[in-house]
Amino acid sequence: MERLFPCHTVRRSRECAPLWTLTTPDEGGLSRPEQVVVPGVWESLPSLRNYRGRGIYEQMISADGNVRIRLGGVSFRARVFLDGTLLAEHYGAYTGFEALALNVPSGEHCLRVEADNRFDADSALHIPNDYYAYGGINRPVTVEELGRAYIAQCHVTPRKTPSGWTAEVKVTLRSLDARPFHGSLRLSLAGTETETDVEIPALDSMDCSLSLSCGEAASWSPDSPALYEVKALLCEDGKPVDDLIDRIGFREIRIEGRKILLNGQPLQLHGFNRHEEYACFGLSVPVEAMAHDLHLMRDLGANCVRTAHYPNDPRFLDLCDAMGMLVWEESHARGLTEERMRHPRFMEQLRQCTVEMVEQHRNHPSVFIWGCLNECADDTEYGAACYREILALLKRMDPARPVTAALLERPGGKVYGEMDVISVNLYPQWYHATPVQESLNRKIREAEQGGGENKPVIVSEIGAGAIYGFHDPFGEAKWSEERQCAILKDQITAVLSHPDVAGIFLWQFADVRVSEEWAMGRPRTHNNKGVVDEYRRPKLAYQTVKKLFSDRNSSGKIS
Ligand code: ADA
Repeated sequence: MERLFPCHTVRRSRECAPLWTLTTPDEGGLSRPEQVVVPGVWESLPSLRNYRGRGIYEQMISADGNVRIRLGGVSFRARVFLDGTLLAEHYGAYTGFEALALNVPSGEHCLRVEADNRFDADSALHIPNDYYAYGGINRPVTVEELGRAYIAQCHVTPRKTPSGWTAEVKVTLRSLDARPFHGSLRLSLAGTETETDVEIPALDSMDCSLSLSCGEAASWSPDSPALYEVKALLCEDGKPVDDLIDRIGFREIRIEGRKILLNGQPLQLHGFNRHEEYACFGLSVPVEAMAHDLHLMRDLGANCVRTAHYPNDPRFLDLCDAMGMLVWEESHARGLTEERMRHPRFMEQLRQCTVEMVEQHRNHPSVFIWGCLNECADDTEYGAACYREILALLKRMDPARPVTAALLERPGGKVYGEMDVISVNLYPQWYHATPVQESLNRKIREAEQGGGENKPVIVSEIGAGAIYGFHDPFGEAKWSEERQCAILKDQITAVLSHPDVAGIFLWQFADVRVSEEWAMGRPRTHNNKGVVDEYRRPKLAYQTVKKLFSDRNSSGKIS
């Protein structure tokens, strides 16, 4: 299931059967085709644990007419074929895309998806990094049979007015036919309904902007995550021909001085950075494991999660919406130097990921802030110009959410003025010995002098490593669970008692596999800074974090 609720009652839409045939044409691959389950990454197969190459997935599907194949995520380069005809190509593992085939004759057809996880000269975002670039179809694949026209998108922006909530809705309609489509669009949300006539130009698309007064609809908040179905229905001659259903929440995010306000109430954020990864399943986390992660985070006292360093599976966001977990979602890019940012395809690939993220995820009420460009070159003129462009793009696409970027602790930042929230990644006591408050104060001072005065401050990463099961009763050895506990205790206490800080995201929730190229600085070829390991076994720090996150007083601070 691509979402955690039905998205259509009219459109003919079904998920592809889970079994696909996988062949691997490159060196180090399978000796014969294998039956594999999709979604899944090929690293789940013991013989492909380290395979870097192409994987060809095939299955027969029955299809008829205008066929739209929607792929939630393919890692990390994809080509989609129907009966040998190339329909679509896509770069980037973490956002969905579609392949369209018109007038397909009724019957059985061969769907082939080529995934490729080779690092090469064309890839600017997927590079050897402090997390693993998996291969495969990592999210669900859906086949839809469409009529002459369909609803491509329905974006809802909730607004608080003196008379209660209103929803500003933009619906994008698309025609697949050589004749214009005349019909009507009906929209319903929270007990209200509106209808308008539409004329979609032939083989083109159009946007309809509508406004709905939802008056007394309940607000969405972490304590009371009320969700409503928004239903868009396209009719021809009064008869339904297509529909699209999503879930939204009524809430408003505003910035006021150093505060981030949700429905007028200041947020005190305390949560985790989480990579979308689970031990043997890699990037393709089963939905049950996503839910388990969120239950663990909640047990730890967290109220927020950062999707470091890329957009997440919409089902994870559905769970966050339903459980009231606040989300910082960011587009893909981690730790890129100016040289890497000057890669000829960098901006194009980053823009595409950013646009797809906002288009696909903007209805999720849990997403309270957009981020981008984790720890890239914000200290150089060229790098700062890239930040400015992407921050402005996020703002232009979605003026209703604040924007930020997790910056390195090092001085010289040039984009404080462009961010609504100042975010910094700090590793005092792990990578250096400067006391936590001093590191933090230095960065806050620099931000204030560089255009970021009186803005909210978030510690977007802080943490220390421990190898699960390695104990040092003296609590001194690096990588011991005791040492991680002691460092986290100091870091969290210092950050949460700082008067100017609006939030903390620990690095990180769970240990993750890293690229081979990073192995020498990362025991077990893992980033071991999780409070649980990759199998979600709690380290000693689990109880420490839980206590500190639960000990906050009503203002969110540690008393
Ligand atoms: C950075 C980075 C993370 C991770 C972390 C670490 O801040 O954003 O991806 O690499 O450091 O563990 O050092």
